[in-house]
Amino acid sequence: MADGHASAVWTVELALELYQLPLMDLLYRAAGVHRQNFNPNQVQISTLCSIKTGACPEDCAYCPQSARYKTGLKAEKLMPLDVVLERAAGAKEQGATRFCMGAAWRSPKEKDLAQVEAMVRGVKAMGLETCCTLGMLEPAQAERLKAAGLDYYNHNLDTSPEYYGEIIGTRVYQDRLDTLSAVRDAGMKVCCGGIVGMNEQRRDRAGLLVALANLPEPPQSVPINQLVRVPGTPLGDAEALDPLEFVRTVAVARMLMPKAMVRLSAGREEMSDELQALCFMAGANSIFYGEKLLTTANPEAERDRALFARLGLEQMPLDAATR
Ligand code: SAM
Ligand code: DTB
Ligand code: SF4
Repeated sequence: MADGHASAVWTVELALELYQLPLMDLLYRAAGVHRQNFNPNQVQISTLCSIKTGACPEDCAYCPQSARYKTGLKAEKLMPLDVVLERAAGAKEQGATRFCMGAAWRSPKEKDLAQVEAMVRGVKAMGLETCCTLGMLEPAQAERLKAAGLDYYNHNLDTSPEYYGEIIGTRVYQDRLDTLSAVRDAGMKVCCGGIVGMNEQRRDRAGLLVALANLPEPPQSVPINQLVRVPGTPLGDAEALDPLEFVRTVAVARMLMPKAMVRLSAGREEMSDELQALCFMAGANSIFYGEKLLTTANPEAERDRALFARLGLEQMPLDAATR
């Protein structure tokens, strides 16, 4: 493989050895890997838009959008094209370089896909990078999205293969891997990560990162989500994860996938500036920007501007973020 590390085979034992390093050693090593591959003072920013909200038939135990749980979320139909383009223009004005459209589907139906293709074409024409997360895709659907101008497809492994069955019953791990193959084969970039803080063990966190790093190609973008505990979901009262364990997870992700964009995704609303600074030190170099993720809160844009100023971070230019 072109970048050398892509053919590396990681094991859970090796990842666990990294996890248990003294924190200062782990941070130092992860920060070194980060610096060899990126400007450590640059962070890429993406904005999320929920183009279809709630009423999802799947049973993901973490998700406020599943129709099975009473979370008080108001379901909404597919957003009209002009509203999506308005949101994208607003995101661009605020400085985002990538616009991510998310839909609460198991997989897109034919008439939905045609509408999403139009959205992708429109957003792309505005000079933004495009990303979608629409659930499972067949190879032909992936090819259509690519032809419409889709740069990235987000589809998470979510957790380790062993723990997956505790979290989701309506799809299996192999379904996820098949969708990722379809996306890769269509020539799109893969955005694939997972969630921590779902009462899993450290071994599962390591197992998730190893599964990601050992994909036929490591994902170009790896979102690390901290569970947003939404009342009404089965994980609404999950035990809080030690914040330093989150930092360790970011550091191990950086070491296993040196060239990936590691995204500090859900959960930033609950994190202090100091904790986020440690995550950037550990190798995170991408965030979601804007006051909402899909349905839950994200820090206000103003707080993030202040955070960047406080840490001397700058926005990653588009060319550095797309290599
Ligand atoms: N329905 C599609 C799917 O599942 O692939 C796309 C949207 S789904 C909301 C995208 C991702 O959001 C999930 O894979 C999961 O990793 C993340 N997510 C959902 N609810 C979350 C929560 N409460 N906390 C953290 N991440 C969450
Ligand atoms: C990802 O890994 N995290 C984002 C994005 N991909 C689509 C979504 C986070 C969702 C958090 C819960 C919510 O706001 O509904
Ligand atoms: Fe549906 Fe996606 Fe939520 Fe699972 S994560 S319930 S598939 S919206």
